[in-house]
Amino acid sequence: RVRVRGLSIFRPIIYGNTATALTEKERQTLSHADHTHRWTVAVRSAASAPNSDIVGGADDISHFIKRVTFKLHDTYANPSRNVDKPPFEISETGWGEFEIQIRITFVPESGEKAMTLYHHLKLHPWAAAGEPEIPPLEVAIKHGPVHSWQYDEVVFNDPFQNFLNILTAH
Ligand code: SLL
Repeated sequence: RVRVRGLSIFRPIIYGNTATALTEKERQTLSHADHTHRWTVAVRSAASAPNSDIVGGADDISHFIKRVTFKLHDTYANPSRNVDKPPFEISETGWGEFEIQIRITFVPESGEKAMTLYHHLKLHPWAAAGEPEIPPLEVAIKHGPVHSWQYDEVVFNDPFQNFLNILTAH
């Protein structure tokens, strides 16, 4: 196992969530009558796919990410959710915002330790001065989906030669 000393290589990622308010009708079909939103938390590539305007397309992070563990709030059944292949995401319904721990495990060839990120699940749009922090259902539905994403870069220092080959082949 040979390291390429002095080299740093990074891969851009985004992590975060989208959330949509459930209509009264949708709420009636759920087993949890108190749930107000459907949301998806994800880790994606921040590099656009070639010839595409879409960020996070394809499975262009699975060659270096082996597993993403999303640790949800304890009010959820089985709060620790493992995702072993793309898309690295979890969709749920719920009523409240909370901090999600996102643990990224890299492929064994990398020799890297896991990396932990934190994301505050955002369900409600930013309120203007004088507006309620949690808008009424009709207002939330009219507003449309809420997006909350953060950019980060995964940095590999002195990478193993074979891992570097894997990274640069993609
Ligand atoms: C709060 N600190 O009090 C937060 C906790 C918990 C959110 C929010 C679903 C739970 C379930 C859910 O939305 N939990 O019924 O499975 O606002």
